[in-house]
Amino acid sequence: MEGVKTPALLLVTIWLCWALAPPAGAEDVLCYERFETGSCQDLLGEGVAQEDCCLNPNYGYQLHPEAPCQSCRPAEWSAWTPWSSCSVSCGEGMRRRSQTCQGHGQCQGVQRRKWETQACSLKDCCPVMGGWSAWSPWSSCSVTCAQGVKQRVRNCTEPTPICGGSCLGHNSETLLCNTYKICPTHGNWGNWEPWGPCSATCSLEGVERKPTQHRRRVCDSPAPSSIPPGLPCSGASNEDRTCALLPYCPVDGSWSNWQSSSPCSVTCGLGRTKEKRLCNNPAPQHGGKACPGSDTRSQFCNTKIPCPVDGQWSEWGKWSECLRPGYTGKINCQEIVGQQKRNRTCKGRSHDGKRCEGSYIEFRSCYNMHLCIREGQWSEWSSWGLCMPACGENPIKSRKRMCQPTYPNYSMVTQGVGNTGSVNVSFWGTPYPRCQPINGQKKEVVESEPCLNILPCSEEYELPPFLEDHSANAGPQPSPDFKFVEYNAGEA
Ligand SMILES: *[C@@H]1O[C@H](CO)[C@@H](O)[C@H](O)[C@H]1NC(C)=O
Ligand SMILES: *[C@@H]1O[C@H](CO)[C@@H](O)[C@H](O)[C@H]1NC(C)=O
Ligand SMILES: *[C@@H]1O[C@H](CO)[C@@H](O)[C@H](O)[C@H]1NC(C)=O
Ligand SMILES: CC(=O)N[C@H]1CO[C@H](CO)[C@@H](O)[C@@H]1O
Repeated sequence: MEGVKTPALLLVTIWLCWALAPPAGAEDVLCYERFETGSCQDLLGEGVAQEDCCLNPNYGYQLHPEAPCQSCRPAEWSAWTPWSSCSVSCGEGMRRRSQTCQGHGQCQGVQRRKWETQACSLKDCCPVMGGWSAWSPWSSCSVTCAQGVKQRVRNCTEPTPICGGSCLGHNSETLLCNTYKICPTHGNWGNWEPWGPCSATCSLEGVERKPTQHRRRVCDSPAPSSIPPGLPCSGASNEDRTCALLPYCPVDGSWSNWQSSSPCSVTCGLGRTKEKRLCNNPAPQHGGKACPGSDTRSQFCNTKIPCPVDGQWSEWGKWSECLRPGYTGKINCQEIVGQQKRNRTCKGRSHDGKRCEGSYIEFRSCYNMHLCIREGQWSEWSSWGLCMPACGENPIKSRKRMCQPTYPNYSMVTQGVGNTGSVNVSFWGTPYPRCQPINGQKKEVVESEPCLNILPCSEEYELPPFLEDHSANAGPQPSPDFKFVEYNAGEA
């Protein structure tokens, strides 16, 4: 308040000094040629009598270089200055304005300045400082581990400030506090490791599950402390994803089942059929291999139907005895035509095979020569037989001639039995031929000679079995001398 009052007091003092100054014109002044808007321009000179300077009302002057510039016009009151600001910021104060007498000479009265003063108030009341309450107790430490802060507060209420006043100082105080406890370290994930390889290098077409790849991360940045226990990392430590953009896997071709492409070549028994298969199970794809092997094959086919077997005639049986039907006497050794038969059977026919063609029975006309005594003729020597024994000591070979009957000159074409017309007639039966004995032999003469230059039997010269069999069943029996053998001509 003192600061506000001081300039006013100074102004009053200045005004008093002006007011009490000696009358104008009695002193020298600094004279200016022009007075414009309150300032002096174009100094004419110093030490000019004021009366002289102001002979021109447009001039101005100064009493000394620091003095205000005065106009040389006839003196008159200026307009009022604006009101000063209120002298105090709260409660009642005052404000003031003034007029000054400007120009040469005197305004009404002797004063050079007139004042007006007014009461004023910027604010009805003035602020009064408040007072602090006592401090609250210290708060607990802000943390439960390591270092934190504690705080205490106070209220600006004792007393409460008035009219915008306040309390000096802070309403809170803070201090560091130490829990003397180590804080637990909570786990935090490390970075994901790079994605691993895909579970396959290609994906199967049409299969829903695509190959996947895997990655993981470790709760080690940092790992949770154990004392005191820290929280584990939350969230998954592993992650899978489908591998995108893999090429399709090559699919090798595989054969479908064989399908017969032609009917069985036969209607009974086993035959052949052509079979075909297609490389479509599946067909090769995405660069897969073609099916290996041929797409056609020849297979046997089984109709399961037995084939018909045609009948085959057996060998003819032996001719029956030559008899004359209805004739009671003997007909042998006479030119009496008899009859005999032989039969055969149709063998092996089955499954609707063909029957044998022709007759199963045959008849012929015959002359019965059985046991008839006939003239005989010696045959020529047979060829030499085998050396016997084949491997033993002193083998010999044999040949023979036989006494063969001569048949009578019966008519060989004649009437058959029962007037069946002209027939061919055969001789039948085993006669007794009579030859001139040779060396006492009547039936057969056998001649034997040692075999010469015989090599011993050894493995190297072993004969095939069928030759041995043949030699066992054929040829003359070894005999050191001539021997009588009964000759049977009936089957000739
Ligand atoms: C400060 O004022 C509040 C509200 O009236 C009160 O709850 C609290 O206890 C006071 N504090 C002190 C330290 O007086
Ligand atoms: C011929 O017929 C007789 C009597 O019926 C029979 O016993 C014999 O086996 C037959 N012979 C042949 C070769 O069929
Ligand atoms: C008798 O045999 C001859 C010669 O084998 C033959 O040509 C002829 O037809 C036969 N005659 C009869 C009636 O069988
Ligand atoms: C039919 C026939 O030619 N018979 C003759 C058979 O031979 C004897 C003599 O050996 C003749 O007397 C037959 O005439």
